[in-house]
Amino acid sequence: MSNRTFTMIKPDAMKSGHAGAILDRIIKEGYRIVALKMTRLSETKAGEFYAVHKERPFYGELVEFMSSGPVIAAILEKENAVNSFRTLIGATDPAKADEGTIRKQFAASVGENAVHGSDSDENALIEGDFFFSSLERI
Ligand code: DAT
Ligand code: MG
Repeated sequence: MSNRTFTMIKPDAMKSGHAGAILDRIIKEGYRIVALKMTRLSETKAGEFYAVHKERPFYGELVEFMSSGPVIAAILEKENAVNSFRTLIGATDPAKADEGTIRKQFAASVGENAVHGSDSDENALIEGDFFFSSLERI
């Protein structure tokens, strides 16, 4: 089991001014920030990042949303990072997310749900490499 995961603070949370509160929560939950940057995805890059969902009916909306404004991308370190972070962010649909989760607190809808969290160790590596070079990991 790897101790790293990858996250993004999505454009909705950036726009609503919740990026600071979300980072604060992540740090207070004991994650070490290995890498962090603010950037903006082009439609092409957003489409590449979510290529696994290409055939889903929401893919177009998802790509449009994820390229609609800046995001903060980060690699996080903690024991059992992928699973613990998925628990911290909560269900994809904030209406189904547990109390105390980041999505419950900050997400408005299933499409615009405030944060991303990798779903496996393998994808955490792929997603971290998508945004960060080795020199950008501390
Ligand atoms: P998660 O982000 O919890 O890993 P996912 O990988 O199934 O969820 O989907 C990726 C993103 O796609 C999700 O964060 C928001 C969007 N999405 C998923 N299901 C959706 C739906 N039914 N309608 C609209 N957007 C959806
Ligand atoms: Mg996913």
